Amino acid sequence: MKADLIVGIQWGDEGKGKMVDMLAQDYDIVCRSQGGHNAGHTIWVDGVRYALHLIPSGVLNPKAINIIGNGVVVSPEAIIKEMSQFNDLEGRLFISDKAHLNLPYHSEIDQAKERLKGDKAIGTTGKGIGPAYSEKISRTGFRVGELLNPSKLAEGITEYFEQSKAIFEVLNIKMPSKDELVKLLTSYKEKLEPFIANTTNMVWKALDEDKKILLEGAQGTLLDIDHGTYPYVTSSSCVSAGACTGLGISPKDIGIVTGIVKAYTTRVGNGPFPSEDFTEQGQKIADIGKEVGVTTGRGRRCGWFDAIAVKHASRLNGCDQLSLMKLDVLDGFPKIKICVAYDFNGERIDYMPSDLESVKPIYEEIDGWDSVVGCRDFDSLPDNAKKYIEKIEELTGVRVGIVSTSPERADTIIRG
Ligand code: 2SA
Ligand code: MG
Repeated sequence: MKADLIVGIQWGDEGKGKMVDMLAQDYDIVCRSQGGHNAGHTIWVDGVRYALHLIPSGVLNPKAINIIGNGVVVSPEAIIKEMSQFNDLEGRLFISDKAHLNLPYHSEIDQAKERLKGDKAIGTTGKGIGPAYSEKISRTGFRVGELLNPSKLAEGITEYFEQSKAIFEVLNIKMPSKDELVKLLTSYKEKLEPFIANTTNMVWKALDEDKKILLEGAQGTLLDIDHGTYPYVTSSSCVSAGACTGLGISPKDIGIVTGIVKAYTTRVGNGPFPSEDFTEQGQKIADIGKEVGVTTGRGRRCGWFDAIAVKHASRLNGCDQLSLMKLDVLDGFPKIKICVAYDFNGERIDYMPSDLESVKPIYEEIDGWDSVVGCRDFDSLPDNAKKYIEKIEELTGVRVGIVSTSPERADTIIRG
């Protein structure tokens, strides 16, 4: 059996949470492979809102096993807090011993560096993601498995503090003493030990036993460290290929790839966003779509569907289908814009150049519709909504196999 994959196609917040939660009802295992508690998935079940950051969205299916892979950076503090919402996690949540630790000093470094950058700040979530991944790559990081021996780990961290003293002083960050560290790390160990595992072997076993596995992406393709709008990106591999390294599976293990796209576009944080709408139309989308960051509470920038960006991202990920989310947010707009090409220094192009700062969107407009709320099959959609979906398929070359027509799990069109 192959593992199916859900990947964000824009700048995150496409509605992956709803899709993963819905699909998780049919899967035995749900895995996260990158990112950390910068992620925020909102899931509505029976009118109740759940906000998840590190725990895979399969947690709301009591039968599903949830795996946090080696490619994730894990904040013990954040995950312990998140775990406290549930009381039945033992045996159905596992954290890779190879995942890197995101410790309190990482978020202090993150926030201090952002302050120093001033108006060139990335607009990070301040959760220590960049520093935790930097240290992994520069081979000065610490891993979840090391929590099992708190005094040895405290020694390693103290040595690292000693070596990096100058940097910590410049950034005005206070380093805890070794004793304080032992205490802190011991408290992490007490809570997390039953969940630490060799998750690579678990996933292999599950694949061999024909278990149904779902891989849940966090953030989105345009925030990918290699393929996103660098340097305004996150520090992990958000594309489908990242799921292989982030879990220890091969490309041959990947099954159906579903790209999650919002019916419009949002971005939180700084960086280029060609189809951003600065008028009251953009504000209207933000208000109706409740476009506020789940992790930081920051307002999201809003704009129109960018078919060039989606085509590009779909190719990068090898999408078999798109899942079009929050279509209901566009209800009642008399006209809906769709970015069909870019003006790149006076030339009309239909691809994404590396320098996205220099493009201007070229739009087509389609007529709006009254309401799609609660539609559960394609035929019941208003004609103009169908036309919008077909236009997206034509421009991106990818089939829209799923359409979401309200936040509720059941209000979803599966076209089969
Ligand atoms: P970081 O903290 O180093 O990963 O930030 C780098 C950039 O990545 C963006 N980023 C995100 N964009 C959208 N959604 C994310 N998750 C939260 C959410 C964000 C929030 O679900 O809304 O609550 O603000 C997420 N995480 C990281 C970030 O904005 C930077 O542009
Ligand atoms: Mg989110």
